Amino acid sequence: MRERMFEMMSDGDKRRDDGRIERGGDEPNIGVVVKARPKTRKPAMYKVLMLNDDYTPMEFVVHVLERFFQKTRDEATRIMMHVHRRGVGVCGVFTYEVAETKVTQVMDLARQNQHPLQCTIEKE
Ligand code: TYC
Repeated sequence: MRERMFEMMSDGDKRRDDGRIERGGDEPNIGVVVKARPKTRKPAMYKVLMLNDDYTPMEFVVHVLERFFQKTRDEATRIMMHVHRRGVGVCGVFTYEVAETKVTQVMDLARQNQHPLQCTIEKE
């Protein structure tokens, strides 16, 4: 997007040949003050994916989805069964740092409980 700047001219001011404004007279430069609107970007979003394996108990996966992804028992069960049948499923979508934190939390708890559960991040 292009940026443009508008400079206000008042009585007594002169436009020079090079385009610049020469301030003159004793007129104050009165105008409407427009608040600057700095450009913002929506943050990139990342999916946290859960992978199926043959050993992690279903109940543990449901617990993880409730604890770290704020899912209800029904939602958690549905996601867990989706992963169990299809191999992979989305736990949630977050900014990079939050997604990273979720993956770390899931993997740490899985390791502590000696389950091979795997979780990864994918850019949306
Ligand atoms: N497939 C596992 C079982 O039969 C259950 C499971 C579901 C494991 C989802 C991981 O992400 C997973 N016990």
